[in-house]
Amino acid sequence: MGCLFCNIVEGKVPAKLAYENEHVVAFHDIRPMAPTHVLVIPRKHIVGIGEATDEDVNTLGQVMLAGRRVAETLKLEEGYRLVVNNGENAGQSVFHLHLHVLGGRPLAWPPG
Ligand code: DGP
Repeated sequence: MGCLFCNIVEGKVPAKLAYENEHVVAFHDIRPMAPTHVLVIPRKHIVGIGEATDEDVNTLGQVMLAGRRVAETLKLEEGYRLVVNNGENAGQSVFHLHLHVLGGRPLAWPPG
């Protein structure tokens, strides 16, 4: 079976793509928590932000900038949130680093 998100990167599991480049793939979340809910993932398998190293600095920057690009492309002019869950208590359920891009409605703070 392997990693679900690696399988999406490799096109073995279908996903509705929002953006991709040589570093990242972005696709719509299967269980959206907001009218727009996209996940940006590095093509490289990194378990989570807790496992990223100095070698991943460029990749992590690419993920953040792709998040902004997705938000602009999907016209989240009213505002959006970029979220990385790390570990069980934070609700991380897929252990391939991913950035949530959430928008399209007012987002409460603090999050649950
Ligand atoms: P997190 O809870 O932070 O690990 O977020 C994982 C997200 O991944 C969650 O919002 C649901 C989404 N997800 C899980 N499986 C799939 C899938 O097969 N396809 C897509 N598009 N999203 C998925």
